[in-house]
Amino acid sequence: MAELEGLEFGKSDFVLLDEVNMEQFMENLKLRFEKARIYTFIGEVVVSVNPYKQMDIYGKEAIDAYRGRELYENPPHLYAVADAAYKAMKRRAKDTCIVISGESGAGKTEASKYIMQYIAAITNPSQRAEVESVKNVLLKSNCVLEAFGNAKTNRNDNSSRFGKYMDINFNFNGDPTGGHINNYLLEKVRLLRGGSEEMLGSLHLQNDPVNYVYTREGAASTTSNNDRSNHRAVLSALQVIGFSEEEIDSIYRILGTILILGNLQFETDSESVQVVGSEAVSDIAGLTTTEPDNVTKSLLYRTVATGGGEVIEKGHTEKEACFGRDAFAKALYERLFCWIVARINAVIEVKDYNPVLHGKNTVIGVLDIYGFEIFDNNSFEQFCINYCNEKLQQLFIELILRQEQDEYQREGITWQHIDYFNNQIIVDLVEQPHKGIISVLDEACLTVGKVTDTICLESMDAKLGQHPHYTSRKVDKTMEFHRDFRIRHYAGDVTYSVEGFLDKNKDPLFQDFKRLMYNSSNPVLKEMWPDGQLSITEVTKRPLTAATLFKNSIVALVDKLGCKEPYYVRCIKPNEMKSPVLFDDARCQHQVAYLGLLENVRVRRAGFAYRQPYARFLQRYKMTCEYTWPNHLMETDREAVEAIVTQHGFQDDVAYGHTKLFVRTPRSLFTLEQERAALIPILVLFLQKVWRGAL
Ligand code: AD9
Ligand code: MG
Repeated sequence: MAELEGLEFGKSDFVLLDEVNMEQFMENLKLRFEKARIYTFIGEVVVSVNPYKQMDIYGKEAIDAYRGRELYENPPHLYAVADAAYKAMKRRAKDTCIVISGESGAGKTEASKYIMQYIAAITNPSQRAEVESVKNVLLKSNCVLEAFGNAKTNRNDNSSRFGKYMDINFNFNGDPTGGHINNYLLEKVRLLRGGSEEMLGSLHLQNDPVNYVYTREGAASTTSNNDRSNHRAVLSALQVIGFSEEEIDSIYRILGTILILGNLQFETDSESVQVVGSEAVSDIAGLTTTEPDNVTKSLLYRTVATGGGEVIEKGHTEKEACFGRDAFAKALYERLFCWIVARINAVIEVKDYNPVLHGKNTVIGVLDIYGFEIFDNNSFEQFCINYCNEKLQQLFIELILRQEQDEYQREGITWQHIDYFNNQIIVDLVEQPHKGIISVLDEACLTVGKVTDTICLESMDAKLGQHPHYTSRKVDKTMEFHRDFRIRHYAGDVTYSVEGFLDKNKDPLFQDFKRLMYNSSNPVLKEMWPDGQLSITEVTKRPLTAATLFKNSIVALVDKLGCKEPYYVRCIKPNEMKSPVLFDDARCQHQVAYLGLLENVRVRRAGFAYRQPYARFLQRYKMTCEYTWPNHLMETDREAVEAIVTQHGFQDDVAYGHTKLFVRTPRSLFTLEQERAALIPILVLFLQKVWRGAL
């Protein structure tokens, strides 16, 4: 119930819709977008539509308006959720989390930055130096992670190619004391192509990214004039965080190595494969402080252990050498990224915290993670991302329902069961041990001998063919049979092309590269490749696959979120053109559907759509009832609220909790709200007259 907004801006909470259906939902969403009202509540959830233009709603004035206020006192805003999460954490010593979801380009990362800025702005009023420095590092870490983890894609110029979860720790004063970052599934493929050239430009390499195969594609389509200043900002952020000169130098050297690898070519002469030219190899050796001979060897041969335990060197074919080179470049980038995250974590980790001395240490977690993805061609990456979204949806259902249930119990109100689609069945389809898709994939990856993607699909069919959310098919694509499978996700059907699944699930990097890096004389590089010390016979026979590693990290994430009080921001992308004026109905409707927003409204309304502490309800509506205006003479606020409810005739629509009034249908509240709106001008007139002494 936004005080500052009139009805011409649509309904500020979807719970207030006359009827919950797609049509009304979309109408309200569109109206609000057109009126530059980009945020709308569903109860405590904020729905956000990317405005694609700078909005004047994040300044100091706005921060002051939201600080310490209740959710419904101001128009819907990210700050309202941030403040609710912060209040719960500070007043009730609860760990909270803010989950931001939505598809690529919907505005998740921007939202997470505004939330962080808000938290930074409202904490540490006494400006204590050590807290300021923690805040500074937390904010600066964003800049560094974006420089390395974001890339231009055709859907978003600054797309995060990794999922990020950041915990911010607070002391009993409610001031930040540190934090921790978890990163999930860096999408290496697109990153290398997108390239963050502001980082790369300053290397002792050619300055134009067009000269490098890995950055060429991104460079041609990126017209940023800010590369220099961005680069300076990243460098300064690295320094503020505490990266040493040596570490920063190593980062550049690794980036340089990646670029040179991208340009490195192979040729086959008289049966044997060679690297074209000698310069690339010596450059790589120079940048990584390794021996040129060893570099050449790793590029052209792999060490394998035969069945009899014998160790032999096997020459690559040209195709294998190219594959190895690209896998090496991707792994270098991924390890660099993970190392940077670990390095930042070491700086922001809460040290010397003594709970006896400092009180309970509480946490606000902020999750900025890729939303559900449906492309024309969906591969392993989309499979992982969509599985992650199934898990988060599962948590959403459980937590939202659990939260409702807890509140009803606390307030002594009878709980009513709500029907909803439980997507556990899809989660099981993917992750169940021995039967699920991941398990079939892993089995295929670990089987000795040639298992193709198609054979793997056949064994998936055998195990899952009967599953109601799984189908597979054989398509005739340009005379070639092409196999794919389809999962009926909670958000819609997605067809995955099985091609490349197995390769992407395996660790594709030859041990020889790992050893090469481990043997570098550069300590930073060595630190990134501890597994390089293993000899080929020691390398574990059953390494964890990419899908299993991802599953484990998501299970851990869900556990982490599950024990916190959740707040949600659901982001919607209004159009594909990055336009501030275009509201593409079909695209938006699709997102509303798969974010499950209608269900969300239904769940919220099926119980009690609205609840408010008695005192607050009274303060807002006392003018609508003769027994309570200007002040009531009853013994308790609850009795006064009963008087208002009875006078308006909706006593059957409410329940009285210990401290709050619960209203089942929003219409009742809506009537009150309208009456109040009609009374305000009369009241203002009245007060003006009193003021002027006319009465
Ligand atoms: V991805 O999954 O990382 O590819 P996000 O993170 O959802 O995606 P992002 O926050 O990067 O999207 O937003 C994309 C672009 O939309 C930004 O670069 C801004 O230009 C624009 N945007 C998003 N939110 C806002 C906003 N609140 N105000 C102004 C915005 N512009
Ligand atoms: Mg992002």
